[in-house]
Order: sequence, then structure tokens, then C-alpha cells
Amino acid sequence: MNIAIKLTSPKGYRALVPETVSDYLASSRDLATRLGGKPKEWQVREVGDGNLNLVFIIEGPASSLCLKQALPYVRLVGESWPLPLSRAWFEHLALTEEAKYAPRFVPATHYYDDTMALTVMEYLTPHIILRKGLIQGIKYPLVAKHLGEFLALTLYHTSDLFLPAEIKKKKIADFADNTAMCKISEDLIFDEPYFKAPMNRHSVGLDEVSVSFQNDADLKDAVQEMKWRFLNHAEAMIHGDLHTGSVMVTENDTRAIDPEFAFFGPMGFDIGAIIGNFLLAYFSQPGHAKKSGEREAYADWILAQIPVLWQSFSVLFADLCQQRTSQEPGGHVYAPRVLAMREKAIKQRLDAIWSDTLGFAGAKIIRRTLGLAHVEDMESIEDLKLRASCERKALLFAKELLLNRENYTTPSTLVDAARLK
Ligand code: SR1
Ligand code: MG
Repeated sequence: MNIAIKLTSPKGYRALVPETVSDYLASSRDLATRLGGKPKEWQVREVGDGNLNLVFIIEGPASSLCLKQALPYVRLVGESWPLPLSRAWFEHLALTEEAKYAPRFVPATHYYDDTMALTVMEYLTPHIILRKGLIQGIKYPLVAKHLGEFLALTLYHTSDLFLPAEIKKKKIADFADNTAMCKISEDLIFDEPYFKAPMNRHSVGLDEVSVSFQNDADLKDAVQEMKWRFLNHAEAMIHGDLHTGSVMVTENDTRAIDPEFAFFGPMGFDIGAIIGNFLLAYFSQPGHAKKSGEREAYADWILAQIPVLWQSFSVLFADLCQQRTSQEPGGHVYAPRVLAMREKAIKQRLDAIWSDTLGFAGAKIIRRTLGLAHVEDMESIEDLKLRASCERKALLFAKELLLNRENYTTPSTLVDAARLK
């Protein structure tokens, strides 16, 4: 992709290329010391394969670093779609906030440059992107437990259960300008798959299902209800784009990366995003089997991660609610002076989050199949007929989640229904 910049950018901003990264880093004594040796010895490569940004890995004699720089446009589409560099600031802010409560699940950041719209952070190695691991059929024994913990820690501690209302409101204001990124989600997730948007695309063989979704008023009602919640329910600081491409893993370690879509929104959006992407991975498995049935056990393992994730999230979230003390900053809902959170109240909260989770998971599956940005889980299936068949199953399941959320009161009912598709 051509990344030469013709757009007007703020004074002092320039998009880096591998040849200019070392000189840039050498100007920071701290970063130069971390890398060790001389700038000439540093090996730089650009590895960004996401939709938006540049990502460089820099290897020095002492250690390696990762530099992520925002481009003033959407990389996936090109310069015709400008996008504010301020997303680098919101990502930095979100990483800082997440690191307060869940440091072991995010990359450590070392340096932020507002003018250059870049962050230098820990290079996660030997981690790989979870989505790529799921395509290869690799099991990660701890990933679902870790993701549940990450979600409980970040969502609880940025909600009214933990933060005093005035502090939470200030934080809402801090993220309120992340409008361009939110608008991408608003358009691409909740609107575009449901009309003939110019950038929509879908696999050969899915015309009929795409048209049927666009003509389905009940489905569109259900999705607009989820959009309402996305726009209005400022429950907690959410990652905003927690798909399996935003998670890096090893057998023992899990890190959530790339929170540039962060803002205060509904907790179920993040949980629905990751569960929706596990479901996409599940439905794609027949497309990755080299011989018939080869991926059945693995597909089952993927599905089994959904209850593990929810269990991990809900148990820790409930513990945090139960252990609230007057020493904490003091969330203003169920303040100890009024009433300690009883099991009933915690269950009510968790049930509401679960219900949102199902709706957002459904919306996420549909946007990744009929909208602009698709997922490698499906796109890497070379047999187009097989790809369409995997995608159709995922789409029909997503529609069911959106229309009949109340039938899936527990993760196991969800998993059983997915298995039957
Ligand atoms: C135009 S950006 C398309 C998508 O890429 C990111 O990963 C977000 O999910 C966004 O919606
Ligand atoms: Mg991303």
C-alpha cells in the first residue's frame, strides 16, 4: 500500500518510514538506552497489518521496541478517507487508564509524542495475534480466563461502581472528543451493513442473505436498539475494538492492544466484540480443515472459551462489587452509606451486561461479513463456496442473537445453539 502523505498534517508531523525510525528514536536518551548500541545497529521493520496505522518493530542489541504511529487517513482505504491523528492520544490515554487496573494485560508504554501521533511501547515477543493463532488451530489455555479478568478489571474500575461520579464525568469528557473513531463504529457496525453502502462487500453466494438482512425491519430495529445503547450508555471506559486481532498471546500471557476506539460506552460492547470474534473463528474452522472433520475438536475448544471468558469476567466483577470498601475512591452507585451490593443487585447488573453482550456480538459478526472490514478467519478460506457457507452460518446465528437475545440466558445456551447451526 502506498503510504506517501499528501494530506495536510499538523506542523511537525511526518509519517515515519523504516529508514527514518532510528534517527527519530535516537533523539530520546531513554529509548536509545533501552535499545542499546548505536542507531546504525538497530534493525527496523514495518509490520502493521491493521486497517489504520503504521507499526514498526525496532530491534537493538539490548532490547526491542514497538512504535505505533497514526496516519492522517484510513490505511485500509487510502487518503480519500482522512482520519484525525488525535486517535493516538486517545489510545495513549486508554492504555494509561487500563494499566492502572490491569497492567499485566496491556503492553507497557515508554514514550508518547503528540505531534508525531505515536507511542513507543514494549515489543511483545514471542506473542502472536490471537486471530492468527485461532486460524492456525493453536490452543491458548489461559486466554479466555485472562480476557475475562482484563474486562472485569477495566470495566469495573472505570464505572460508577468504583469512581466517584465527578471523576467519572471528567473521564467521560476526556474521551468525548474521540468522535471520529466512534463515528466509524457507529457507521460500520450499526448502519452500513443494513443498506446499500458503497464500501460494503460480501462473499460470492451471499447476495440473498445480504438483501434479506437489508429488508428485515425487525433485525434493523434490534441493531438500532444496540446503536442506541452504544451512543447513550456511558457505563465504563471501553476498549472499543476488542476483536481477536486486538489481542496478543502466548501460551501463558495475554495482552489487549490498540484501544484507539476507546470511550465511555456500554460494558457489553467489549465483551460482545470478543465473543462475536470467537464465534467468527468457530464458524470459520471447517474452512481451515485440510481433511474433513480435522478441525472439529478445535472448533469445540473455541466455543468452550465463551463460557470460560464469561465465568472469569463475572466472578471477578462480582468479587470486586462485593469487596467494595469505604477506603476506595467510592463509586456513587450502591455507596456503602446506602446499601452494600447484595447478590441480587450484582446478578441484575451482570444479566444486563450479558444481554447487551449478545446483541453486540451479533452486530459485530454481521459487520465483519457484510460491511467494509472483514476478518482473516473467513477471508483466508480459499474455497469460495466453503467460505460462503461458513459465513452464512455465522450470519444466521448473529441474526438469531440479535432477534432473540432473551432465549440465551447463559453462555452454555449460546454455545449449544451455535453448535446446532
Ligand atoms: C475503517 S476502519 C475499519 C475497522 O478497523 C478497525 O479494526 C475497527 O474495527 C474499524 O471498524
Ligand atoms: Mg486496531
